[in-house]
Amino acid sequence: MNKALLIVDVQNDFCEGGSLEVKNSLDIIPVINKLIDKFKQLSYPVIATKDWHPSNHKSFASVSGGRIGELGELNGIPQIWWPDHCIQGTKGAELHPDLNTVDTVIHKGSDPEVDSYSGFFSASGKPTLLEEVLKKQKVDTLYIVGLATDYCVKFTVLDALSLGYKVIVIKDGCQGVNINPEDSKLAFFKMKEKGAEIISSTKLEI
Ligand code: VGL
Ligand code: ZN
Repeated sequence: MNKALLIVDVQNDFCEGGSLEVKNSLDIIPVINKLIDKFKQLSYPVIATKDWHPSNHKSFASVSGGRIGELGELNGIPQIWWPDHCIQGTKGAELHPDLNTVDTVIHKGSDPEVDSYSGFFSASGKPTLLEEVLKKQKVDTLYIVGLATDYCVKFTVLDALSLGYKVIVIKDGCQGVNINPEDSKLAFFKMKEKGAEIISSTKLEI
């Protein structure tokens, strides 16, 4: 069996200067780049997810008429309204230019009717290509980093655990949105409670 590095949504719109910027997000890039180099050296797959919304995505406050950061409902599912972000084909949707090259990119969030924080499934349960890619490469252990700790990283980790993967979250390779100041702390707590190992990159042994 095999290990893989999974990098969640390190896209321009989530980095400093982006439309949904995560504070201190650029700090994680050198940490992730070291991991990319290490995994590649060992011939382990390096996979990145991309939030990949059409411009009429209904999680956008501008489309649904909600207020940014407030909780509403989208097709019967609780939904936070976001600024327009990661629109397909735009600069904001590209992986950050300082990020080293990855092997595979998985797109999510393309259906305008439903959000998809997790790299595995949309909020309505429709799978992305991620599990198929991991199965093909016989991956059973995922090392997960990226943006944002309290949304896409958290939901990706929880789905990975439900699917039976061993999950190690590298905490200095993650950064959170923190609409509420404790959100990232709570997210790490929840991921750990569900079975993820949370480590610092300096403690990584692969
Ligand atoms: C994300 C909010 C909306 C994320 C994506 O990547 O964490 N957050 N879409
Ligand atoms: Zn999004």
